[in-house]
Amino acid sequence: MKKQSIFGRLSLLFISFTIALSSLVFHAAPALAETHTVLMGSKSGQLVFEPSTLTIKAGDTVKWVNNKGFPHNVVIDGQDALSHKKLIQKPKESVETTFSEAGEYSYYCAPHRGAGMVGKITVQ
Ligand SMILES: [Cu+2]
Repeated sequence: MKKQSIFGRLSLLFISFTIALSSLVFHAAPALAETHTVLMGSKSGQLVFEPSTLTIKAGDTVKWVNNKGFPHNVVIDGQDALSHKKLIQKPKESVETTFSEAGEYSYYCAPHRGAGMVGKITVQ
């Protein structure tokens, strides 16, 4: 009986220690990067990005999903490496860009720029 009780106390101590340690690890972990979805072509079929403006944090990813009125593409002003100039043809096909630097990024869809298919991403 006594042995069991010592063992019980030891395991309780071990559990407390594990919980303390894991909460320490949890708090030390940086905020997780998020992925934000933007539809290319609104649900009602308009030639717009939805949402057309977005505020994200540095390190976050924007995922553009082909919705309606395609083909579309994503050309970010002055940012060739972050752009997706190839036309996206298939329904639900998507492209992604991770924004690691803060700033304002204006972008447009080349075939629909004249129709006002433009967007802006603010990276904080
Ligand atoms: Cu378009």
